Amino acid sequence: MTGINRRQLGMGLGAAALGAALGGRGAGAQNLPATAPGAAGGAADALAFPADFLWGCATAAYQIEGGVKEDGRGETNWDVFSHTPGKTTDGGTGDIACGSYHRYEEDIALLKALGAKAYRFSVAWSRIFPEGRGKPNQKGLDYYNRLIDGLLAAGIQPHMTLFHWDLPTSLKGGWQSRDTAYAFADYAGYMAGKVSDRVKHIMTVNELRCFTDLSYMTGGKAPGLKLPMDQVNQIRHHGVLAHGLGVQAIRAGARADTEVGIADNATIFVPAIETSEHIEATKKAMREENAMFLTAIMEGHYLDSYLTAQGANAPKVKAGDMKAIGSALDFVSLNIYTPNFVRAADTPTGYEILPHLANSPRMASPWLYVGPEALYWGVRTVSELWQPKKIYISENGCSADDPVAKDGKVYDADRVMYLRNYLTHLQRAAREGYPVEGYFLWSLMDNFEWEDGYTKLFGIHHVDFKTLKRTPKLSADWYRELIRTNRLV
Ligand code: GBH
Repeated sequence: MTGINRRQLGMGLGAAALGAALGGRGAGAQNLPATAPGAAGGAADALAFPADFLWGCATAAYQIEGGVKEDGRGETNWDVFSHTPGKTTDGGTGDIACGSYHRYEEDIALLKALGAKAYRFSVAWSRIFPEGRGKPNQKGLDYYNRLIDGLLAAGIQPHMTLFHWDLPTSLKGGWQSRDTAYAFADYAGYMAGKVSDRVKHIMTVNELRCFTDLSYMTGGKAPGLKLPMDQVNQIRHHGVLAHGLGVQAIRAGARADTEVGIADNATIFVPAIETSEHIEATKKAMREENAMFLTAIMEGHYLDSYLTAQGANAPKVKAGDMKAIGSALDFVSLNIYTPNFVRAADTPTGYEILPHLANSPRMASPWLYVGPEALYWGVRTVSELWQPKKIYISENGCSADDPVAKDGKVYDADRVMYLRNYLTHLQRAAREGYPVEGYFLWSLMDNFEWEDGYTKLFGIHHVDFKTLKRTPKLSADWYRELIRTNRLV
Protein backbone atom coordinates (compact mmCIF):
# COMPACT_ATOMS: atom_id res chain seq x y z
CA MET A 1 0.00 0.00 0.00
CA THR A 2 2.96 2.37 0.05
CA GLY A 3 2.67 5.10 -2.51
CA ILE A 4 -1.10 5.27 -2.21
CA ASN A 5 -2.36 8.79 -2.18
CA ARG A 6 -4.40 8.70 1.00
CA ARG A 7 -7.23 11.06 1.53
CA GLN A 8 -9.09 12.44 4.42
CA LEU A 9 -12.00 10.11 4.99
CA GLY A 10 -13.94 12.48 7.19
CA MET A 11 -15.33 9.73 9.37
CA GLY A 12 -15.93 9.86 13.05
CA LEU A 13 -14.37 6.54 13.98
CA GLY A 14 -10.91 5.87 15.34
CA ALA A 15 -8.77 3.54 13.30
CA ALA A 16 -9.04 0.70 15.77
CA ALA A 17 -12.80 0.95 16.12
CA LEU A 18 -13.22 1.17 12.35
CA GLY A 19 -11.02 -1.85 11.81
CA ALA A 20 -13.02 -3.81 14.32
CA ALA A 21 -16.37 -2.70 12.94
CA LEU A 22 -15.53 -3.50 9.37
CA GLY A 23 -13.01 -6.28 9.63
CA GLY A 24 -10.63 -3.92 7.78
CA ARG A 25 -7.28 -5.59 7.58
CA GLY A 26 -3.84 -4.13 8.08
CA ALA A 27 -3.19 -2.09 5.02
CA GLY A 28 -6.04 0.37 5.11
CA ALA A 29 -7.09 0.49 8.70
CA GLN A 30 -3.69 1.22 10.19
CA ASN A 31 -3.22 4.53 8.48
CA LEU A 32 -6.61 6.09 8.96
CA PRO A 33 -6.70 9.50 10.60
CA ALA A 34 -7.10 9.08 14.34
CA THR A 35 -10.31 10.79 15.37
CA ALA A 36 -12.05 10.44 18.69
CA PRO A 37 -14.46 7.49 18.63
CA GLY A 38 -18.05 8.63 18.65
CA ALA A 39 -17.41 12.03 17.08
CA ALA A 40 -19.42 13.22 14.09
CA GLY A 41 -22.12 10.64 14.16
CA GLY A 42 -20.27 7.65 15.56
CA ALA A 43 -20.23 4.16 14.19
CA ALA A 44 -22.87 4.89 11.54
CA ASP A 45 -20.35 6.96 9.61
CA ALA A 46 -18.35 3.84 8.85
CA LEU A 47 -20.71 3.63 5.89
CA ALA A 48 -19.85 7.10 4.59
CA PHE A 49 -18.14 8.01 1.33
CA PRO A 50 -15.46 10.72 1.33
CA ALA A 51 -16.98 14.17 1.81
CA ASP A 52 -16.25 15.41 -1.71
CA PHE A 53 -17.07 12.17 -3.52
CA LEU A 54 -18.26 12.88 -7.06
CA TRP A 55 -21.57 11.17 -7.84
CA GLY A 56 -22.62 11.14 -11.47
CA CYS A 57 -24.32 9.36 -14.33
CA ALA A 58 -22.93 8.38 -17.73
CA THR A 59 -24.21 8.19 -21.30
CA ALA A 60 -22.71 8.13 -24.80
CA ALA A 61 -23.57 10.14 -27.90
CA TYR A 62 -24.76 7.45 -30.31
CA GLN A 63 -26.72 5.69 -27.58
CA ILE A 64 -28.87 8.71 -26.66
CA GLU A 65 -28.71 11.59 -29.12
CA GLY A 66 -30.60 10.56 -32.25
CA GLY A 67 -30.68 13.42 -34.73
CA VAL A 68 -28.20 11.53 -36.86
CA LYS A 69 -28.83 13.61 -39.97
CA GLU A 70 -29.17 16.97 -38.28
CA ASP A 71 -27.05 20.08 -38.45
CA GLY A 72 -24.38 18.53 -40.64
CA ARG A 73 -23.49 15.44 -38.60
CA GLY A 74 -21.40 13.05 -40.71
CA GLU A 75 -22.09 9.33 -41.11
CA THR A 76 -20.47 6.89 -38.68
CA ASN A 77 -19.62 3.19 -38.54
CA TRP A 78 -22.56 2.65 -36.18
CA ASP A 79 -25.04 4.27 -38.59
CA VAL A 80 -23.92 1.81 -41.24
CA PHE A 81 -23.72 -1.20 -38.93
CA SER A 82 -27.09 -0.67 -37.22
CA HIS A 83 -28.77 -0.26 -40.62
CA THR A 84 -27.25 -3.51 -41.90
CA PRO A 85 -29.88 -6.25 -41.58
CA GLY A 86 -29.11 -8.80 -38.89
CA LYS A 87 -26.45 -6.81 -37.05
CA THR A 88 -28.56 -5.50 -34.16
CA THR A 89 -31.42 -7.16 -32.29
CA ASP A 90 -34.78 -6.27 -33.87
CA GLY A 91 -32.92 -3.98 -36.26
CA GLY A 92 -32.50 -1.27 -33.62
CA THR A 93 -30.61 1.87 -34.64
CA GLY A 94 -29.54 5.10 -32.99
CA ASP A 95 -31.54 7.22 -35.46
CA ILE A 96 -33.81 8.52 -32.72
CA ALA A 97 -32.57 6.84 -29.52
CA CYS A 98 -33.53 9.05 -26.54
CA GLY A 99 -33.73 12.15 -28.70
CA SER A 100 -31.19 13.89 -26.48
CA TYR A 101 -30.01 16.04 -29.37
CA HIS A 102 -33.22 17.97 -28.75
CA ARG A 103 -34.05 16.93 -25.19
CA TYR A 104 -30.73 17.58 -23.48
CA GLU A 105 -32.40 20.09 -21.16
CA GLU A 106 -34.67 17.31 -19.90
CA ASP A 107 -31.60 15.16 -19.30
CA ILE A 108 -29.98 17.94 -17.28
CA ALA A 109 -33.19 18.27 -15.27
CA LEU A 110 -33.09 14.53 -14.49
CA LEU A 111 -29.50 14.86 -13.27
CA LYS A 112 -30.40 17.87 -11.18
CA ALA A 113 -33.35 16.08 -9.60
CA LEU A 114 -30.99 13.25 -8.63
CA GLY A 115 -28.60 15.70 -7.01
CA ALA A 116 -25.87 14.45 -9.35
CA LYS A 117 -22.64 16.39 -9.14
CA ALA A 118 -21.26 15.31 -12.51
CA TYR A 119 -22.35 14.01 -15.91
CA ARG A 120 -20.21 11.91 -18.21
CA PHE A 121 -21.25 12.25 -21.85
CA SER A 122 -19.46 11.67 -25.12
CA VAL A 123 -19.00 13.88 -28.14
CA ALA A 124 -20.00 12.60 -31.56
CA TRP A 125 -16.76 13.11 -33.50
CA SER A 126 -18.77 13.35 -36.75
CA ARG A 127 -20.83 16.29 -35.46
CA ILE A 128 -17.57 18.23 -34.98
CA PHE A 129 -15.71 16.93 -38.04
CA PRO A 130 -18.31 15.38 -40.37
CA GLU A 131 -15.48 13.92 -42.48
CA GLY A 132 -13.44 12.90 -39.44
CA ARG A 133 -10.89 15.61 -40.16
CA GLY A 134 -10.65 18.85 -42.07
CA LYS A 135 -13.35 21.45 -41.79
CA PRO A 136 -15.11 21.70 -38.40
CA ASN A 137 -18.89 22.02 -38.18
CA GLN A 138 -19.90 24.91 -35.94
CA LYS A 139 -23.46 23.63 -35.48
CA GLY A 140 -22.14 20.41 -33.97
CA LEU A 141 -19.94 22.32 -31.57
CA ASP A 142 -22.87 24.58 -30.67
CA TYR A 143 -24.81 21.54 -29.43
CA TYR A 144 -22.08 20.53 -26.98
CA ASN A 145 -21.64 24.14 -25.90
CA ARG A 146 -25.35 24.28 -25.04
CA LEU A 147 -25.08 21.00 -23.15
CA ILE A 148 -21.96 22.08 -21.24
CA ASP A 149 -23.37 25.48 -20.37
CA GLY A 150 -26.66 23.92 -19.26
CA LEU A 151 -24.84 21.49 -16.99
CA LEU A 152 -22.72 24.20 -15.43
CA ALA A 153 -25.78 26.39 -14.87
CA ALA A 154 -27.33 23.43 -13.01
CA GLY A 155 -24.19 23.02 -10.88
CA ILE A 156 -23.16 19.77 -12.62
CA GLN A 157 -19.57 19.14 -13.71
CA PRO A 158 -19.21 18.05 -17.34
CA HIS A 159 -16.89 15.04 -17.83
CA MET A 160 -16.36 14.58 -21.54
CA THR A 161 -15.37 11.48 -23.50
CA LEU A 162 -14.09 12.19 -27.00
CA PHE A 163 -14.63 8.80 -28.60
CA HIS A 164 -17.30 6.33 -27.56
CA TRP A 165 -17.20 4.12 -30.69
CA ASP A 166 -19.02 6.27 -33.28
CA LEU A 167 -16.30 6.64 -35.90
CA PRO A 168 -16.76 8.85 -38.97
CA THR A 169 -16.94 6.59 -42.04
CA SER A 170 -14.96 9.12 -44.07
CA LEU A 171 -11.89 7.88 -42.21
CA LYS A 172 -11.05 5.13 -44.65
CA GLY A 173 -10.07 1.82 -43.10
CA GLY A 174 -11.32 2.88 -39.66
CA TRP A 175 -9.03 1.68 -36.88
CA GLN A 176 -7.16 -0.51 -39.37
CA SER A 177 -5.52 2.70 -40.51
CA ARG A 178 -2.81 4.40 -38.49
CA ASP A 179 -4.06 7.70 -39.93
CA THR A 180 -7.18 7.39 -37.79
CA ALA A 181 -5.02 7.81 -34.69
CA TYR A 182 -3.64 11.08 -36.08
CA ALA A 183 -7.12 12.27 -37.06
CA PHE A 184 -8.29 11.51 -33.54
CA ALA A 185 -5.47 13.56 -32.04
CA ASP A 186 -6.36 16.53 -34.24
CA TYR A 187 -10.00 16.29 -33.23
CA ALA A 188 -9.05 15.91 -29.55
CA GLY A 189 -6.82 18.97 -29.61
CA TYR A 190 -9.49 20.99 -31.39
CA MET A 191 -12.18 20.07 -28.85
CA ALA A 192 -9.87 20.73 -25.90
CA GLY A 193 -9.22 24.22 -27.24
CA LYS A 194 -12.94 24.89 -27.60
CA VAL A 195 -14.26 23.59 -24.28
CA SER A 196 -11.45 23.50 -21.71
CA ASP A 197 -12.47 26.88 -20.35
CA ARG A 198 -15.47 24.99 -18.93
CA VAL A 199 -14.75 21.26 -19.13
CA LYS A 200 -12.09 20.24 -16.62
CA HIS A 201 -12.14 16.47 -17.17
CA ILE A 202 -11.55 15.01 -20.61
CA MET A 203 -11.34 11.29 -21.41
CA THR A 204 -9.78 10.29 -24.70
CA VAL A 205 -11.44 7.01 -25.66
CA ASN A 206 -13.97 4.63 -24.17
CA GLU A 207 -13.11 0.94 -23.75
CA LEU A 208 -10.20 0.02 -25.97
CA ARG A 209 -11.13 -3.65 -26.06
CA CYS A 210 -14.59 -2.91 -27.43
CA PHE A 211 -13.66 -0.78 -30.43
CA THR A 212 -10.70 -3.02 -31.31
CA ASP A 213 -11.22 -6.71 -30.42
CA LEU A 214 -15.02 -6.76 -30.37
CA SER A 215 -15.21 -4.70 -33.58
CA TYR A 216 -12.43 -6.26 -35.66
CA MET A 217 -11.70 -9.69 -34.11
CA THR A 218 -14.99 -11.18 -32.87
CA GLY A 219 -17.06 -8.73 -34.92
CA GLY A 220 -20.14 -8.20 -32.73
CA LYS A 221 -19.68 -4.44 -32.90
CA ALA A 222 -19.23 -2.07 -35.84
CA PRO A 223 -17.72 -2.55 -38.36
CA GLY A 224 -18.26 -6.25 -37.62
CA LEU A 225 -15.05 -7.75 -39.00
CA LYS A 226 -13.23 -10.94 -38.06
CA LEU A 227 -9.63 -10.29 -38.94
CA PRO A 228 -6.52 -12.38 -38.28
CA MET A 229 -4.42 -11.67 -35.18
CA ASP A 230 -1.62 -9.72 -36.85
CA GLN A 231 -4.20 -7.17 -38.00
CA VAL A 232 -6.02 -7.23 -34.67
CA ASN A 233 -2.82 -6.44 -32.79
CA GLN A 234 -2.12 -3.59 -35.18
CA ILE A 235 -5.64 -2.22 -34.61
CA ARG A 236 -5.12 -2.45 -30.84
CA HIS A 237 -1.90 -0.54 -31.31
CA HIS A 238 -3.70 2.18 -33.28
CA GLY A 239 -6.22 2.39 -30.45
CA VAL A 240 -3.67 2.98 -27.70
CA LEU A 241 -1.71 5.25 -30.04
CA ALA A 242 -4.82 7.37 -30.65
CA HIS A 243 -5.23 7.66 -26.89
CA GLY A 244 -1.60 8.69 -26.39
CA LEU A 245 -1.49 11.19 -29.25
CA GLY A 246 -4.85 12.44 -28.01
CA VAL A 247 -3.45 13.08 -24.52
CA GLN A 248 -0.59 15.07 -26.04
CA ALA A 249 -2.94 17.08 -28.27
CA ILE A 250 -5.33 17.82 -25.40
CA ARG A 251 -2.47 19.05 -23.24
CA ALA A 252 -1.26 21.25 -26.08
CA GLY A 253 -4.74 22.62 -26.79
CA ALA A 254 -6.30 22.87 -23.33
CA ARG A 255 -5.98 25.18 -20.39
CA ALA A 256 -3.49 24.07 -17.77
CA ASP A 257 -6.14 23.05 -15.24
CA THR A 258 -7.75 20.49 -17.58
CA GLU A 259 -7.40 16.93 -16.32
CA VAL A 260 -6.87 14.23 -18.92
CA GLY A 261 -7.59 10.53 -18.63
CA ILE A 262 -9.09 7.49 -20.31
CA ALA A 263 -12.25 5.47 -19.70
CA ASP A 264 -11.08 1.90 -20.11
CA ASN A 265 -12.70 -1.44 -19.49
CA ALA A 266 -9.61 -3.25 -18.34
CA THR A 267 -10.52 -6.84 -17.58
CA ILE A 268 -10.96 -6.90 -13.80
CA PHE A 269 -9.72 -9.70 -11.57
CA VAL A 270 -10.80 -10.67 -8.08
CA PRO A 271 -8.88 -13.05 -5.82
CA ALA A 272 -10.96 -16.14 -5.16
CA ILE A 273 -9.74 -16.00 -1.56
CA GLU A 274 -8.33 -12.88 0.05
CA THR A 275 -4.89 -14.19 0.97
CA SER A 276 -1.54 -12.79 -0.08
CA GLU A 277 -0.83 -15.51 -2.63
CA HIS A 278 -4.16 -15.12 -4.41
CA ILE A 279 -3.89 -11.33 -4.26
CA GLU A 280 -0.46 -11.50 -5.90
CA ALA A 281 -1.86 -13.81 -8.58
CA THR A 282 -4.70 -11.36 -9.15
CA LYS A 283 -2.35 -8.41 -9.65
CA LYS A 284 -0.30 -10.48 -12.05
CA ALA A 285 -3.39 -11.39 -14.05
CA MET A 286 -4.47 -7.75 -14.12
CA ARG A 287 -1.14 -6.68 -15.59
CA GLU A 288 -0.71 -9.56 -18.04
CA GLU A 289 -4.26 -9.82 -19.37
CA ASN A 290 -4.44 -6.09 -20.08
CA ALA A 291 -0.94 -5.96 -21.60
CA MET A 292 -2.11 -4.59 -24.96
CA PHE A 293 -4.27 -1.87 -23.42
CA LEU A 294 -4.09 -0.36 -19.93
CA THR A 295 -0.75 -1.91 -19.01
CA ALA A 296 0.86 -0.44 -22.15
CA ILE A 297 -0.62 2.96 -21.31
CA MET A 298 0.41 2.95 -17.66
CA GLU A 299 3.90 1.55 -18.29
CA GLY A 300 4.70 2.95 -21.74
CA HIS A 301 5.76 -0.40 -23.17
CA TYR A 302 4.36 -3.76 -24.19
CA LEU A 303 5.17 -6.61 -21.80
CA ASP A 304 7.67 -9.11 -23.20
CA SER A 305 5.20 -11.87 -22.36
CA TYR A 306 2.61 -10.28 -24.68
CA LEU A 307 5.08 -9.72 -27.52
CA THR A 308 6.47 -13.23 -27.18
CA ALA A 309 3.03 -14.80 -27.12
CA GLN A 310 2.01 -12.89 -30.26
CA GLY A 311 5.28 -13.69 -32.04
CA ALA A 312 5.09 -12.72 -35.73
CA ASN A 313 1.62 -11.26 -35.09
CA ALA A 314 2.93 -8.63 -32.65
CA PRO A 315 2.13 -5.01 -33.55
CA LYS A 316 4.51 -2.93 -35.60
CA VAL A 317 5.58 -0.02 -33.46
CA LYS A 318 7.18 3.17 -34.76
CA ALA A 319 9.73 5.32 -32.94
CA GLY A 320 7.99 7.57 -30.46
CA ASP A 321 4.78 5.52 -30.30
CA MET A 322 5.38 4.03 -26.87
CA LYS A 323 6.36 7.38 -25.41
CA ALA A 324 3.07 8.87 -26.62
CA ILE A 325 1.11 5.85 -25.41
CA GLY A 326 2.70 6.15 -21.97
CA SER A 327 1.88 9.88 -21.64
CA ALA A 328 1.24 10.74 -17.99
CA LEU A 329 -2.45 10.91 -17.07
CA ASP A 330 -4.18 13.00 -14.45
CA PHE A 331 -6.68 10.25 -13.75
CA VAL A 332 -7.65 6.75 -14.80
CA SER A 333 -11.33 5.95 -15.20
CA LEU A 334 -12.56 2.38 -15.17
CA ASN A 335 -15.79 0.95 -16.57
CA ILE A 336 -16.46 -2.01 -14.31
CA TYR A 337 -19.31 -4.48 -14.65
CA THR A 338 -18.06 -8.03 -14.18
CA PRO A 339 -15.41 -9.82 -12.12
CA ASN A 340 -13.06 -12.59 -13.16
CA PHE A 341 -12.08 -14.79 -10.26
CA VAL A 342 -8.45 -15.79 -10.00
CA ARG A 343 -6.46 -18.25 -7.93
CA ALA A 344 -2.74 -18.65 -7.51
CA ALA A 345 -1.75 -21.72 -9.49
CA ASP A 346 1.26 -23.74 -10.49
CA THR A 347 1.04 -22.61 -14.12
CA PRO A 348 3.61 -20.77 -16.27
CA THR A 349 1.86 -17.49 -15.44
CA GLY A 350 1.40 -18.27 -11.76
CA TYR A 351 -2.37 -17.80 -11.91
CA GLU A 352 -5.52 -19.43 -13.16
CA ILE A 353 -8.64 -17.51 -14.24
CA LEU A 354 -11.68 -19.43 -13.07
CA PRO A 355 -14.39 -19.64 -15.73
CA HIS A 356 -17.89 -18.27 -15.26
CA LEU A 357 -20.29 -21.19 -15.14
CA ALA A 358 -23.78 -21.75 -16.47
CA ASN A 359 -25.41 -20.88 -13.16
CA SER A 360 -23.06 -18.11 -12.05
CA PRO A 361 -25.26 -15.14 -11.12
CA ARG A 362 -25.84 -12.57 -13.83
CA MET A 363 -28.17 -9.77 -14.80
CA ALA A 364 -30.27 -9.45 -17.98
CA SER A 365 -27.31 -9.25 -20.39
CA PRO A 366 -25.80 -12.73 -20.73
CA TRP A 367 -22.29 -11.35 -20.24
CA LEU A 368 -23.14 -9.42 -17.10
CA TYR A 369 -21.94 -11.75 -14.35
CA VAL A 370 -22.52 -10.28 -10.93
CA GLY A 371 -19.52 -9.75 -8.66
CA PRO A 372 -19.64 -6.61 -6.55
CA GLU A 373 -16.06 -7.15 -5.35
CA ALA A 374 -14.94 -6.14 -8.84
CA LEU A 375 -15.27 -2.49 -7.85
CA TYR A 376 -12.97 -2.86 -4.84
CA TRP A 377 -10.39 -5.02 -6.59
CA GLY A 378 -10.46 -2.99 -9.78
CA VAL A 379 -9.56 0.14 -7.86
CA ARG A 380 -7.06 -1.63 -5.62
CA THR A 381 -5.15 -3.53 -8.30
CA VAL A 382 -4.89 -0.52 -10.62
CA SER A 383 -3.84 1.62 -7.69
CA GLU A 384 -1.17 -0.78 -6.43
CA LEU A 385 0.21 -1.66 -9.85
CA TRP A 386 0.45 1.84 -11.29
CA GLN A 387 -0.28 4.44 -8.60
CA PRO A 388 -2.47 6.76 -10.71
CA LYS A 389 -3.15 10.08 -8.98
CA LYS A 390 -6.90 9.65 -9.18
CA ILE A 391 -9.30 6.91 -10.16
CA TYR A 392 -12.91 7.31 -11.24
CA ILE A 393 -15.44 4.62 -11.93
CA SER A 394 -16.61 5.95 -15.29
CA GLU A 395 -19.30 3.28 -15.68
CA ASN A 396 -21.03 0.72 -13.52
CA GLY A 397 -24.61 -0.47 -13.64
CA CYS A 398 -26.71 -3.27 -15.03
CA SER A 399 -29.42 -4.39 -17.37
CA ALA A 400 -32.61 -5.72 -15.79
CA ASP A 401 -36.06 -6.86 -16.96
CA ASP A 402 -37.74 -3.59 -15.91
CA PRO A 403 -41.45 -4.30 -16.37
CA VAL A 404 -43.59 -1.16 -16.15
CA ALA A 405 -46.06 -1.44 -13.25
CA LYS A 406 -49.72 -0.38 -13.41
CA ASP A 407 -48.86 3.03 -11.98
CA GLY A 408 -46.37 3.57 -14.80
CA LYS A 409 -43.27 3.14 -12.66
CA VAL A 410 -40.49 0.55 -12.91
CA TYR A 411 -39.77 -1.07 -9.54
CA ASP A 412 -36.29 -2.41 -10.30
CA ALA A 413 -35.36 -3.77 -6.90
CA ASP A 414 -32.87 -6.11 -8.58
CA ARG A 415 -30.94 -3.14 -10.01
CA VAL A 416 -30.96 -1.53 -6.55
CA MET A 417 -29.58 -4.80 -5.17
CA TYR A 418 -26.84 -4.80 -7.79
CA LEU A 419 -25.87 -1.17 -7.24
CA ARG A 420 -26.00 -1.32 -3.45
CA ASN A 421 -23.70 -4.33 -3.37
CA TYR A 422 -21.22 -2.94 -5.89
CA LEU A 423 -21.06 0.37 -4.08
CA THR A 424 -20.46 -1.37 -0.77
CA HIS A 425 -17.20 -2.61 -2.23
CA LEU A 426 -16.34 0.76 -3.73
CA GLN A 427 -16.89 2.32 -0.33
CA ARG A 428 -14.40 -0.17 1.07
CA ALA A 429 -11.81 1.05 -1.45
CA ALA A 430 -12.40 4.67 -0.44
CA ARG A 431 -12.39 3.79 3.25
CA GLU A 432 -9.03 2.06 2.89
CA GLY A 433 -7.57 5.17 1.30
CA TYR A 434 -7.36 4.22 -2.36
CA PRO A 435 -7.67 7.38 -4.46
CA VAL A 436 -11.14 6.81 -5.90
CA GLU A 437 -12.71 10.20 -6.54
CA GLY A 438 -16.07 9.50 -8.06
CA TYR A 439 -18.60 7.15 -9.62
CA PHE A 440 -20.68 7.43 -12.79
CA LEU A 441 -23.70 5.17 -12.93
CA TRP A 442 -24.42 3.61 -16.33
CA SER A 443 -26.84 4.80 -17.29
CA LEU A 444 -28.81 7.97 -16.70
CA MET A 445 -31.58 6.47 -18.83
CA ASP A 446 -32.52 3.51 -21.00
CA ASN A 447 -30.81 3.84 -24.38
CA PHE A 448 -29.55 2.15 -27.54
CA GLU A 449 -27.52 -0.79 -26.26
CA TRP A 450 -25.37 -1.33 -29.38
CA GLU A 451 -25.82 -4.79 -30.95
CA ASP A 452 -28.59 -5.53 -28.44
CA GLY A 453 -30.66 -2.67 -29.83
CA TYR A 454 -33.34 -1.68 -27.31
CA THR A 455 -33.69 -5.15 -25.79
CA LYS A 456 -31.27 -4.60 -22.91
CA LEU A 457 -31.97 -1.62 -20.68
CA PHE A 458 -29.45 -0.09 -18.26
CA GLY A 459 -31.20 3.14 -17.25
CA ILE A 460 -32.23 4.37 -13.83
CA HIS A 461 -34.80 6.35 -15.78
CA HIS A 462 -37.26 4.49 -17.97
CA VAL A 463 -37.60 5.86 -21.49
CA ASP A 464 -40.77 5.29 -23.46
CA PHE A 465 -39.23 4.97 -26.92
CA LYS A 466 -42.50 6.01 -28.59
CA THR A 467 -42.92 9.29 -26.74
CA LEU A 468 -39.34 9.68 -25.42
CA LYS A 469 -40.79 10.45 -22.01
CA ARG A 470 -38.34 9.79 -19.16
CA THR A 471 -39.62 8.40 -15.84
CA PRO A 472 -37.50 7.72 -12.74
CA LYS A 473 -37.28 4.05 -11.76
CA LEU A 474 -37.05 2.87 -8.16
CA SER A 475 -33.26 2.80 -8.69
CA ALA A 476 -33.31 6.55 -9.41
CA ASP A 477 -35.07 7.13 -6.08
CA TRP A 478 -32.44 4.98 -4.41
CA TYR A 479 -29.53 6.77 -6.10
CA ARG A 480 -30.96 10.16 -5.12
CA GLU A 481 -30.99 9.03 -1.50
CA LEU A 482 -27.43 7.71 -1.74
CA ILE A 483 -26.21 11.01 -3.15
CA ARG A 484 -28.16 13.01 -0.57
CA THR A 485 -26.74 11.10 2.40
CA ASN A 486 -23.34 10.34 0.81
CA ARG A 487 -23.34 7.00 2.58
CA LEU A 488 -24.45 3.47 1.85
CA VAL A 489 -28.23 3.17 1.99
C1 GBH B 1 -20.11 -0.45 -21.72
O1 GBH B 1 -19.54 -1.59 -22.27
C2 GBH B 1 -20.21 0.61 -22.78
O2 GBH B 1 -19.24 1.61 -22.57
C3 GBH B 1 -21.56 1.23 -22.88
O3 GBH B 1 -21.63 1.96 -24.05
C4 GBH B 1 -22.59 0.15 -22.76
O4 GBH B 1 -23.88 0.61 -23.03
C5 GBH B 1 -22.54 -0.40 -21.38
O5 GBH B 1 -21.26 -0.81 -21.04
C6 GBH B 1 -23.47 -1.57 -21.13
O6 GBH B 1 -23.15 -2.64 -21.95
O7 GBH B 1 -20.15 -11.47 -25.24
O8 GBH B 1 -17.79 -11.03 -25.66
O9 GBH B 1 -19.48 -9.86 -26.89
C7 GBH B 1 -19.53 -2.66 -21.35
C8 GBH B 1 -18.46 -3.66 -21.63
C9 GBH B 1 -17.75 -5.52 -22.82
C10 GBH B 1 -20.05 -5.28 -22.37
C11 GBH B 1 -18.08 -6.54 -23.84
C12 GBH B 1 -20.41 -6.25 -23.43
C13 GBH B 1 -19.69 -8.09 -24.67
C14 GBH B 1 -19.11 -9.38 -24.34
N1 GBH B 1 -18.83 -4.59 -22.65
N2 GBH B 1 -19.33 -7.18 -23.58
S1 GBH B 1 -19.14 -10.52 -25.64
